[in-house]
Amino acid sequence: DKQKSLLLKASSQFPIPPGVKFSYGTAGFRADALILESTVFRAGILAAMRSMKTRSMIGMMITASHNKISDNGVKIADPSGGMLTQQWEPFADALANAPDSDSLLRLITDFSKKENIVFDGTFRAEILLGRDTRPSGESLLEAAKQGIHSIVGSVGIDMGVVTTPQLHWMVRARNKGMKGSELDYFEQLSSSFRCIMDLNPGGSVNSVDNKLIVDGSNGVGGEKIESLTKMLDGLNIELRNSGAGVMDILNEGVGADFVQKEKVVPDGFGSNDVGKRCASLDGDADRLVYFIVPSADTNKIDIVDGDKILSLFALFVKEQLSIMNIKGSEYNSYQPCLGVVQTAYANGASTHYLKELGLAVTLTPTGVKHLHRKSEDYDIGIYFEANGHGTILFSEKFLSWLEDKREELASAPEDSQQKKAVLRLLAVSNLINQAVGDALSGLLLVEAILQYKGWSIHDWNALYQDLPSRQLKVIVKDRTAIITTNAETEVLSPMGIQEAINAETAKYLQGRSFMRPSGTEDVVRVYAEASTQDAADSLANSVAKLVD
Ligand code: NG1
Ligand code: ZN
Repeated sequence: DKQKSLLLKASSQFPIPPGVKFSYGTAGFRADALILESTVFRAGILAAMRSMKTRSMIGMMITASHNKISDNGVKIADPSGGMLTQQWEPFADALANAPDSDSLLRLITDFSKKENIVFDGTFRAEILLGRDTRPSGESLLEAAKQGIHSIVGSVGIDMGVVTTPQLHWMVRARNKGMKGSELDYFEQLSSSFRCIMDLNPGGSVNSVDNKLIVDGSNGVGGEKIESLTKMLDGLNIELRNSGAGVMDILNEGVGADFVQKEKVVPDGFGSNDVGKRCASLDGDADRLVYFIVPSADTNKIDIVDGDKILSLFALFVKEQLSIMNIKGSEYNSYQPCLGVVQTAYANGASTHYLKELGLAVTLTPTGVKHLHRKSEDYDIGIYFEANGHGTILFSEKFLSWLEDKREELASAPEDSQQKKAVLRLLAVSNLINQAVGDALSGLLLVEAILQYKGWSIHDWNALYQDLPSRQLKVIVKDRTAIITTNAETEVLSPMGIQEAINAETAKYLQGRSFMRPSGTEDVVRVYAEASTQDAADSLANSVAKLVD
């Protein structure tokens, strides 16, 4: 029939490269851009089918985030704006690796039967498309469109060059029946930022230096932050590594991943920036870290990472809850539950700090989909990976409770602290991206909270002191031989390894160490922390020797 011939014809234009195996890992499909056309085409088919199944709009983002410029990738966003459901990942893998058009067609037919997807063209499947600034993005986007159009009745809507979180936000907004253009995104962020700033103790007058220097990683985030800055006052952003210069190469010697891993000054920064407040985005602007250049004599930086952003957010939210005095008799019927979610890579000092604050801290395996899902268990769930990906999730129940409070307090005096706390939390829920971690909205919230507290980046950094840590990669024949448990903090198999790790770790003051197979590279990662850098290095080295 029409659908079959359409699919066969289109897919014959996109043969798969020989000898490559694609896998929809923690970050979607990612590879050298030159071999990705068939994968992106097939991901377009998958997105259209997902839209038909969920009767909702689906997102498709073409990006390889912090990877080098010659790589690219594709990720699917589900109707909520979150990551594609894990249940469809095996189908995504099978589609990407089908050797020819006939086997592709068979896979699609079988899966659609199982999922009750009927190709009669009566449902208009809509896929929102976005890409980062990679030059390969344009032709890959074309391949995505071809894949979408090979399913009868499906349309792709091209949003152009956007950040990953912008695309996820747009999908979420549109599926909620709200306006979801880029301008709507900027308006929501800037108005909620202004709202928090206006509620600050000093009013909109800045109590601390409002100058922030942003490293745009030579990617899409730079351009977007400039558009956003035009709609803001109360914040003075100087953008570097915008990607506009001829020598500017995406993610090369710049950006959140580089800064957090290497802990050295990124390109475009130097001795003139000593002591200033600096921030780095990654290539698709879903990660954010801050840093300080401590002195002109070294290229080392003090990193203010995702754990510290999480700690700042948690401190702020907890403070607002206690201003609202929800433990008091008045609100006894409902006690909102605030929880924080980290991975084993979170610095031990941050976990200790958060627990001392009296917060529930949970660890999940690496990968934001795990953190995100766990955060949904709370009324307010805050999650961050140390590398700077994270956000705050608010439950519907909590938000409607807050709305009720707002109404109750409508006639309270302007300076009612309770009223201000309610308004602040409502503004935070509008500012902070509910779909995925977002460097732009995260940055605005950090800035608003620093102003609220009257803190410099040094005050913030002093919340706790990071334990020295070391991460190593070990190249192995088969990384899947290592099986972990307990949020990847313990090795189950091969037998004996965990006992050996324990024995090594016990030799060090404040020692902690684990190993796990990477989900994105063919390596085993080893992490260690201890009371001194030498000790952390030496612990990491001896644990790395246990691999194999
Ligand atoms: P793997 O390769 O599984 O360690 C890395 C990062 C994750 C996450 C994913 C997806 C570390 C230690 N791991 O995963 O946090 O960002 O890439 O991009 O940073
Ligand atoms: Zn990214």
